[in-house]
Amino acid sequence: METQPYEPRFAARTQRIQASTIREILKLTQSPGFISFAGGLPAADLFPLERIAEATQHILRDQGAQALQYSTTEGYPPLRAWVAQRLPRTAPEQVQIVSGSQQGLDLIGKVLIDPGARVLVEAPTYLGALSAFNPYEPEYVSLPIDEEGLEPGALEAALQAGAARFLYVMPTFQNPSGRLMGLKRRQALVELARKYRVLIVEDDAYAELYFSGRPLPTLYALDQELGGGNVIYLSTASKTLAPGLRVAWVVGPGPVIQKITHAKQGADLHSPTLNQMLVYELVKEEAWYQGQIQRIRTTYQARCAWMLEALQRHMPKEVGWHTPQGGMFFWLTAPEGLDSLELLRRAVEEKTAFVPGQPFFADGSGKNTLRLSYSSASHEEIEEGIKRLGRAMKRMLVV
Ligand code: N5F
Repeated sequence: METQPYEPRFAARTQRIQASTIREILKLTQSPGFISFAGGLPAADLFPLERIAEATQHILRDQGAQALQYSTTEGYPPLRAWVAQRLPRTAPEQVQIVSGSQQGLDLIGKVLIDPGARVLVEAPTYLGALSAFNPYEPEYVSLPIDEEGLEPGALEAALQAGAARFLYVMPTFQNPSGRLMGLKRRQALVELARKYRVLIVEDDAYAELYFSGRPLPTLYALDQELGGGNVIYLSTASKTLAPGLRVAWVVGPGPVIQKITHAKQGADLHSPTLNQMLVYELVKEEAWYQGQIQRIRTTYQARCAWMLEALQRHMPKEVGWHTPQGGMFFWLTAPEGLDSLELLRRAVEEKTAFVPGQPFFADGSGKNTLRLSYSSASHEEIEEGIKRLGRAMKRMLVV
């Protein structure tokens, strides 16, 4: 059969739509014996299966028609109220439930980015956010990070150089670098947002996953203390309950949320009602929910420590890394000149995988970096997988 020339029929914006590196690697890693540190997959052994089964039965029995009918775009009211009540001075009307924070990022792009508009991102930043924003054709400005994440001086310089639609930032256990921003920087960022009248999009997917210590206030909370209106806040049930539910939330100034709601009407009408009701059933039992989060923290902390040991044992001395205090990722920096895409090819031969760092950089840098996720692997898998990666790495460094 003759193949049709479809390429000329695609919209120009599709030139900026590419397959997600993470999703492509996930396809490779399904074979037996493969040990993958690629996807930031929450630990499936911690999904609260029984609770979810019970709650599903209960919802279908008592509110089945409501759970399976079309519902409002804004989201299930009790869940919106639960989100609002956990944030300072926030009304339920400021909460939009979305189908994963990934959808939240897409909708934010849709309502805030014009072609050529400047969008400030960390270097590196979450590659899924770049995928979400790309079709809206922003001009990215990449801001460097250090041990404590985004540096406010770099942000101010970028803001002085020109207006921007928003800054996209992950202050807590940044994906991919694992960095945790301190309180002073958080305050500085919020003050800069006010001074330069720029919106901050705060992606707080990993907020609950700290190993010890007290959580730091979010940028959203700090901005609320000063009167609010400058931060659009995203968080998700993916990392504490289960990502397959696709339930997350966007919170922000009323007019922005209203635009997002209208954009969502064109995207999927509303997020699955049954899943929203399920999430609410689970989180409303505060003691149980805290216990669930604590189990995740303890498990990830152990897995992180095993990965640290394995890295110390098996990585060549030229390789550096950041040891996270929470979240799911180690971020590795190899010597300049080592191409982590080529390393991935060799690692796959050794039946292990990671995500190469370059797709996390809007400016195409970071070739010698890579991300490892420890959330889903056992002690043995971490030890064996890092040993394989170390072998692949040493082979590359010798040549
Ligand atoms: O709320 P949800 O499940 O849509 O999570 C999307 C998301 C939003 N923001 C940040 C900072 C995230 O890290 C994520 C999820 N990222 C994972 C990762 O590996 O970086 C999941 C991707 C898994 C996949 O593509 O299958």
